[in-house]
Amino acid sequence: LTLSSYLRHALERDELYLVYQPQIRLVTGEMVGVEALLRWKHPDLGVIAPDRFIPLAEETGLIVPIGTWALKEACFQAAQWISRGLPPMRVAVNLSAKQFRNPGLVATVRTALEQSGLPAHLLELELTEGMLIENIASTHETLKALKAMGVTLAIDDFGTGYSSLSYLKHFPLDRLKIDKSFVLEMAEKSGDSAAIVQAIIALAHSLKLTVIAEGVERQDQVAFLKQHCCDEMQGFFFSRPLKSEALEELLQKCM
Ligand code: G
Ligand code: G
Ligand code: MN
Ligand code: NA
Repeated sequence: LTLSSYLRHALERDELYLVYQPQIRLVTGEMVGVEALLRWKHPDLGVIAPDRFIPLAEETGLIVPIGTWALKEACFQAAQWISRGLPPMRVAVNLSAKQFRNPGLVATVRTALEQSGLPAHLLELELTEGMLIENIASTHETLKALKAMGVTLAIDDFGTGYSSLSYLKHFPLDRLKIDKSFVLEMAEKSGDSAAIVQAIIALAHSLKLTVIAEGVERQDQVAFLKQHCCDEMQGFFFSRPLKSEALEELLQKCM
């Protein structure tokens, strides 16, 4: 049997789950959001990394039902934390290109919000640069419809794409996520990555976008990001992605 035939049954067999990685506001140190990340635990194969199964899900089209499940699950989880009296957290969900191009996307997002009761401003959708430049006109329509609902929009892996920067001005975006490759290399001798991180922060702020650094693992990176007025950070330095129960415990400590 192939991995894709296993993946076909993963949803119905309840083998998929989400883990949540905290996002921290740099000036206050408070947790302001989480990124929801998919995991697949197969009974025989064990935990299969998303790097292996997301591309497969894309190829087979399974990403659409799987992505819909992830979106709903994240919204229900975030709404449940609120109903338990925990501080409201923004929850960010990754969208893949096929999901973004799916004509049902806007309705899927609306349904997830309505059924879960999660306030729209607490849902963030993460897109990548490549997705945005594919068909500018329809992209604009989709982004406008999502924004009209009240969700926020972030560009993931920013700096690794090959798009022109002009789209940043025209699309209704809220946040740039600096790709972790730049953040990880920031302290290295060449200094190129540090310059890129600084430039992305300045670019974001000049366009009135907020900016979050991914892949923050060390104190020196935190110091650099603070010094250059980065708004938020995410990475192993603060926390690995956590199962919902562990994240809830962390939230309780934050109160
Ligand atoms: O922890 P990490 O290994 O989770 O993620 C690896 C890759 O998988 C990242 O590029 C991430 O964006 C992607 N990914 C994680 N969860 C999802 C998801 O729910 N949907 C999509 N489309 N991609 C995801
Ligand atoms: O592509 P996307 O940004 O959605 O993927 C996030 C990925 O980054 C996940 O695989 C997540 O596990 C990983 N990640 C999160 N924090 C860190 C970190 O501090 N260092 C590294 N190397 N990876 C991280
Ligand atoms: Mn992401
Ligand atoms: Na990323």
